[in-house]
Amino acid sequence: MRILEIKDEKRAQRELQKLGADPQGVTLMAPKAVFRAVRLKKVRSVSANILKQEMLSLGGEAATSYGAINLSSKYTPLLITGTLKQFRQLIAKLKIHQFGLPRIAETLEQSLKNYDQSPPPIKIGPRTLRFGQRTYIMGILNVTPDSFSDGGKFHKLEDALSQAHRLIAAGADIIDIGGESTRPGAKNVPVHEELKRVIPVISALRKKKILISIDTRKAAVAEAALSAGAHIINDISALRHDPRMAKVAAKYKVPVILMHMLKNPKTMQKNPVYKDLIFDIMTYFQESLEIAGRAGIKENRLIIDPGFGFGKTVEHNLEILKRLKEFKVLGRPILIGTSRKSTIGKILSLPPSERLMGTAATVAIAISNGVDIIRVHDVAAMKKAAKMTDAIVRRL
Ligand code: 7PM
Repeated sequence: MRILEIKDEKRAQRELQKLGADPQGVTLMAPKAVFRAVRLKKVRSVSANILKQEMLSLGGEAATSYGAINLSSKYTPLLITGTLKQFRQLIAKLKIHQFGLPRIAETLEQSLKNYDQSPPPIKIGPRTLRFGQRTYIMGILNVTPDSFSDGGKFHKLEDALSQAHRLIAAGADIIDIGGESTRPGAKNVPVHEELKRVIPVISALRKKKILISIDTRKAAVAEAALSAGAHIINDISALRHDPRMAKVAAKYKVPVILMHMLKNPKTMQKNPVYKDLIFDIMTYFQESLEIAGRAGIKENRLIIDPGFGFGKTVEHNLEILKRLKEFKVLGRPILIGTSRKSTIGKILSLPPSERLMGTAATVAIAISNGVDIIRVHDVAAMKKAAKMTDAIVRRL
């Protein structure tokens, strides 16, 4: 005998076909071969109890807190477990209930769908990023005098451009240009200084086929960069640092990378604490998605990034990589930047210049766990790591 790992319905269908089940049987049995465990953060106890009864009657389960059973607490978290078939039946039943259950049904339905699908493509200028087909590579171009791994080598325009051309030649899909160091504890860079660093580089690269993202928290810098030819905003504050940022993104109709960070670059590494790491980050994303929506940014232009290293301990960063797939329920493309970061340095006891293999391991795991875009310094090396991992992971 063998034990199979059946992670989704497509895989289940193929296993059933291989064994010679009739086509109708395949359709009927595949949803019974896939198991899901769904966590809801906070549900009214009355609703939770009804949901539990319904799921029990379908042969599944829904665990609540003890206080929800005797209604001593008004709200409870929920862990619903069952097969896709049971979830589908549960959703159908909840839709005709009251007590907020139809809304829970909608969320369940959308989340389960998002988890099993690739996010919709994003059109950026002349290009379309089709997610799921392969991993896209964002090459880092620091134009700060104090960037930790390039030691400010690329401060001058010529150096920056030759580095950009190396990234392009190595196969980068996007070049991320940043003139504001976000090193923990770094000083704020004035707008005019940030502009002086990034605009000449963007102007020089705009004729190239490459996509350009502007790594900034400032609306004025983003707007100047977009006018100069940048295609994407990479905002490590997820539209929270500068209240005008969302408006600029809406005006230029560009994709925005929403990165999670605890507090700000000055304070983020001082004893970061989470109630529930993944839930806290997801709630943060949800709030930023709402800020974006209110400003008129189309939902399908938003990319999420858990912010590896931004207000996280080594343990937090490892947990994010291991559980990255959980962010898929939001239905947005996922980007991650682990390149040469201190978590790798701490585990391997190595300086930034020797973190290439450690970075490659994080890239492989991130791809295996559903990432769409990786942000890296070493494009040529990580392109190979990504291509190899894609060949293993992105197949039927
Ligand atoms: C000092 C400390 C210098 C940290 C540079 C860094 C990310 C990012 C950065 C990321 C997105 C680095 C970071 N990291 N943008 N910008 N995601 N979206 O190591 O993880 O490059 S700066």
